[in-house]
Amino acid sequence: MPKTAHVTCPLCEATCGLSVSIDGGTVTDVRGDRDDVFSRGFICPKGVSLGALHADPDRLRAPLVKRDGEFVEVSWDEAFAEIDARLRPIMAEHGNDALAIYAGNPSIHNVSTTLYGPVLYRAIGTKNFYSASTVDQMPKHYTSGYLFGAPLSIPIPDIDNTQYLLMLGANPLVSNGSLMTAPDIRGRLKALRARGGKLVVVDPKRTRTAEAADEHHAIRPGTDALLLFALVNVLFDRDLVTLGMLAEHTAGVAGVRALAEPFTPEAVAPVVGIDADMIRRMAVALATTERAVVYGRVGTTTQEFGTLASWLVDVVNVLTGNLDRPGGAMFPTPAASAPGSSKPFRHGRWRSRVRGLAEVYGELPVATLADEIETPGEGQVKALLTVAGNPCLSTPNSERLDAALGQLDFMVSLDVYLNETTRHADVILPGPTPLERPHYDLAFYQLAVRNVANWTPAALSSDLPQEWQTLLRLLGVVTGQGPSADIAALDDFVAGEFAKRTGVDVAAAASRVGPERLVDLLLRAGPYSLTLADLEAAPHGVDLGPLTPRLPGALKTASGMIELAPEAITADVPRLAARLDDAPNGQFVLIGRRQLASNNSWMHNLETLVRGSNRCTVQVHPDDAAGLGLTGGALAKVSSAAGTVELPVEVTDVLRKGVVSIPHGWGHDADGARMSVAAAHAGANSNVLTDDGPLDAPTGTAVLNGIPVQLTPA
Ligand SMILES: Nc1nc2c(c(=O)[nH]1)N[C@H]1C(S)=C(S)[C@@H](COP(=O)(O)OP(=O)(O)OC[C@H]3O[C@@H](n4cnc5c(=O)[nH]c(N)nc54)[C@H](O)[C@@H]3O)O[C@H]1N2
Ligand SMILES: Nc1nc2c(c(=O)[nH]1)N[C@H]1C(S)=C(S)[C@@H](COP(=O)(O)OP(=O)(O)OC[C@H]3O[C@@H](n4cnc5c(=O)[nH]c(N)nc54)[C@H](O)[C@@H]3O)O[C@H]1N2
Ligand code: SF4
Ligand SMILES: [Mo]
Repeated sequence: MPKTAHVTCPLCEATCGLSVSIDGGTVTDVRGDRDDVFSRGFICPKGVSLGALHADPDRLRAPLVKRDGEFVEVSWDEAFAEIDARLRPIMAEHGNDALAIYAGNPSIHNVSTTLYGPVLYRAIGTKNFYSASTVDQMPKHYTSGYLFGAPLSIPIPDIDNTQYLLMLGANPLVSNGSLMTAPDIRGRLKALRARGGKLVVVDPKRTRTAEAADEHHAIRPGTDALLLFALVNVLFDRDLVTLGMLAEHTAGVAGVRALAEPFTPEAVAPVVGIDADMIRRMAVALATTERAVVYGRVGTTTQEFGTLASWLVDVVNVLTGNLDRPGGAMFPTPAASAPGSSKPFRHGRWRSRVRGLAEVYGELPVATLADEIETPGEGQVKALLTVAGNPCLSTPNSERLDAALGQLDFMVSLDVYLNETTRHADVILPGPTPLERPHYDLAFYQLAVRNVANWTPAALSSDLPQEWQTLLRLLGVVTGQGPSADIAALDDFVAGEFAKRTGVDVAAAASRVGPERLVDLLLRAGPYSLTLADLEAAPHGVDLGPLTPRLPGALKTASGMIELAPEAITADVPRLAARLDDAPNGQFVLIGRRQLASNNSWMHNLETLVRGSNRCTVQVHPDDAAGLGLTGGALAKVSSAAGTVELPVEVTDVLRKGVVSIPHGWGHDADGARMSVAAAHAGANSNVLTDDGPLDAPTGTAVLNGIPVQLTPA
């Protein structure tokens, strides 16, 4: 019997509702679900390809074990026997820190790995925990932690109600939004302009989002913190600071004022490449528009001053009275959230062994993972577990990391492909596809522009264990219970712990197991007292209304105040001040870009997504191309301090002069990978060029934008 399943797409942060037509286990159609309470029918090319992903013959359908250098398919029992036999001795001899973990981006888009991953990671208790966060949003966790007391208290632009949106380093018309869950961004931005609101985009490139904006300012890469500091300077200088309701809950305003003094519009203008009058106008507009908000994303977090830029976004929102008010930057009220720490945030609870880099939010910078593997001595990383991650393409100086993974004594990957990273594994444990697993977007409803909740039951059955079961089985191995631990008992234990932490009686969800039970418990503990049954009865989701003010209740700082100028952040200001003399010197710099039909590194094995315009090229401004002797379509050699790649040139005037752009996630030519379509569209890996040396100082987040490069015809 043909059926239609209503699923929440787990591929990106937009959480679109999709209608999936299924006939006899085959997906015959995927389209936007018009009745979805949040996305109202929106879909993108990746969502359309969920059926192709499910059907991909290269997708792994059985565990693989490497024997004499070749992967062979084995049973789950054999795979776990191998892990038990090889991992346990390493942990026994070298300690748990010798096992590093890398959790990738899809692990947060998957309810099994979101809920059960941390259970395993805590049991391992290694200092060497790494994730995609330190090539992404870690500065935002850090600044939220220090300003508001909790790393997940991230203010989200109230895009549906704002009248002025200043957007830096984000291209949501392509990325579909990040740290701003908002399906159909194009529609929402159109609505903003239709009600007389204004969109201002700051980006070195005239992106699709910039094209759709009222103003675009082509900033010089890496200088957003200077621009934002100048806005702060103007707010004080022109007496435009109006904290309003926030005044009695905010500490550190005088400190910010003093720090902003040197950053006048005139001082920063030659460095950022936006003129002083324009900077003043932006500040005045932010202060005088009734509902205004500043929003910064990947272009502001993965750069040299990621933390300062992220902080200053919040500072401007506070100083203009726009934090926690409709049309400003608001804290969502999710229906369910994983229990967090009750202690105020602090970082540096441990440091990395080789470079002494500080822990932030339980993890170390992935830019130093290769150091920890390569450098001998007490505490050296000998083994690695990857969970839905492809660091060999995603992290800086990836050729070095790729070589380092080859030196490990043992590696296990939970992954759906044999790819650039998992080819180094000794055992690969595959998980079901998005259509074969239940879904609840625990992470992204916490970052959504509207409060919504939507539960997705698995649309198709699977022969593969669910990933929560695989993670619990690994938990059994690392805790010495052997390769066949009692998963049901472990799950009962986990549920009991959740119940304790949330204060809900575990018996309430007694008829369920796995993530269904945990989500049910979290919903019951949540602010709307929903149950999973409520959501099961609403296949198109439950709309819980617009964002509402949450301060001071949401503040978890020790003082109970917004700490606007914490030392852990302001200590980095002198490093920025030193850049005031750093005018452009003719050096070309590389930035990244996202592509509508890509999903970081891992969806290039689907023909429908690698056709047409989804190509890995280096974009160069026409004047620069002429000066460098580069022609469109011909190959260029691009070199940096870290490495060299060759790829076709695309000449386009959308870039700021002196800036070139390469998308990340390509470079699918590794020996031993099993992704035939991707290999035929290999492209070049931009992270061969990014450097693992210079980092955002406070958080160790990688600098992926503003990389000095040289270009020559190849
Ligand atoms: N130069 C440059 N580099 C970047 C960026 C950039 O802008 N520029 N962006 C960075 C950002 S923001 C991010 S988030 C990272 C992403 O970095 P990663 O998370 O390391 O990489 P992904 O490409 O998301 O790869 C995810 C892996 O998960 C697997 N996978 C997919 N779905 C599942 C699943 O359901 N279960 C399991 N077990 N595995 C699954 C895929 O096969 C793939 O191996 O890249 C970063 N790297
Ligand atoms: N189609 C698609 N969607 C995705 C992804 C994908 O790979 N493909 N990845 C997902 C992930 S993991 C994430 S984190 C989000 C990211 O979501 P976004 O942050 O919206 O992603 P980008 O398109 O990379 O936008 C970053 C922008 O920053 C600009 N930029 C670069 N350097 C600077 C700078 O120094 N200053 C300023 N102001 N701008 C700069 C770039 O030109 C680019 O336009 O997207 C998610 N959605
Ligand atoms: S925008 Fe994101 S959530 Fe929506 S269909 Fe595309 S990939 Fe899925
Ligand atoms: Mo990301």
